[in-house]
Order: sequence, then C-alpha cells, then structure tokens
Amino acid sequence: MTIEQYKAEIQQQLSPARAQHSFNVAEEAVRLAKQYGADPQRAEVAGLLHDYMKETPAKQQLQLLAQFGIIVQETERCAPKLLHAMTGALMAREHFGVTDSAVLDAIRYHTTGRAGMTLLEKVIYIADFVSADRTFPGVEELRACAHRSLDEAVFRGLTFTISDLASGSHPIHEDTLRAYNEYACAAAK
Ligand code: DGI
Ligand code: FE
Ligand code: FE
Repeated sequence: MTIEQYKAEIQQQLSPARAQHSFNVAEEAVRLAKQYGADPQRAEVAGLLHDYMKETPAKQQLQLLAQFGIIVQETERCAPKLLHAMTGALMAREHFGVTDSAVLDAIRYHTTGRAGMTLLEKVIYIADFVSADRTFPGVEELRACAHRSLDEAVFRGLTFTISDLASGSHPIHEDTLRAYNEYACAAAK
C-alpha cells in the first residue's frame, strides 16, 4: 500500500480530528527521525497507523486480540485505552500488510513505551506527545526538549504520564513503569 492509500483508509476509519492527529504525528515523527537518525519512511508509516484502532470499541478490540491468540494482561483489561496500541500493531500487519517489525513495535509501544526502546519507538512515542494538535500545559516546553534531547523528552513524557495517571488513581501499565525505571536508574548513577 502507498502512503496515499494509508491516508485514505485512515480518513475512512477515524474521526476528522483523530485522522488529522495521525497525519500530524507522522509529520512530527519524520522530523524527529531526520534529526536523530531514525528511518523517516518507517517513522511516517508508524506515525500514520499508530492510532488506527483508537476509536474501535474495546469489546471489538478484545475479540480481535482473542482471535489472534494475543494474551491481554490484567492492566490492559482494566485500562481499555491501552488496547489500541496492541490492536493497532495487529491491524498494521493484518490489514495494511506491514511486515517490518520495527514499525510494528513502534505502534505496539506508542502508548506505554517500554524498557529498552529503540530509536524509532522513542521517535513515535514523542511525536505522539508533541504533535501539532497537542495543547496540554507544558507541551511547548516538551516540544523544545524533544528538539534538544530525545531521551530527555521520553523521560519527561513517562514522568508526566505516571504522575497524571497516579493523581487520578488510574492503573499504570508495567511497561510504562519499566521504561520510567530504566531512565530513573540511569539518572541516579
Ligand atoms: O492515542 P492518543 O490519545 O494519541 O495517545 P496515547 O496512545 O498515548 O494514549 C493516551 C491515553 O492512554 C491517555 O488517556 C492515558 C492513557 N494511558 C497511557 N498509559 C496508560 C494509560 N492509561 C492507563 N490506565 N495506564 C497506563 O499505563
Ligand atoms: Fe494512541
Ligand atoms: Fe496518538
């Protein structure tokens, strides 16, 4: 499939705002990829497809995961917002025919991050945080940080997510915690 075909499918699948977000993430991901030496073509595909399943009801996503024998962890079951990263990677492979595991993993870990993230995974994680449509308090600072140090931005993003979730008494995914601990331990050395 070509980039134009990806875009047309995204516009069919998602609301105009979410489709625009996907295009913005792809654009930011290409920028970051060029700056930090990741593959811009992979960054564009992962950016475009990362939220493809975001608006699909949790029940349908759980059915899809079951159908493909993918085990859903306790934290994912009680925080259904986490499912779209898993089903997004699945649909990238099954529907869009993406075979590149680097792209599939960048989609798979875009919401939580994980310990030992690849450069492309960091690019997508941060592009999603600072894309042009994001307006949360502190986004300008994170954007500036992202253009200075990708790792510092990832650490800040993880810290922001954990603080925000904990202050709302929400469960925190184990991958998010492991990613955060990796940075926190490195900073403590
Ligand atoms: O899909 P987007 O909105 O573009 O961004 P995203 O994939 O980073 O999803 C962000 C949402 O997911 C946000 O509402 C917080 C939620 N989230 C992210 N990590 C966790 C989480 N929710 C829970 N409960 N636990 C997590 O670890
Ligand atoms: Fe997402
Ligand atoms: Fe997103």
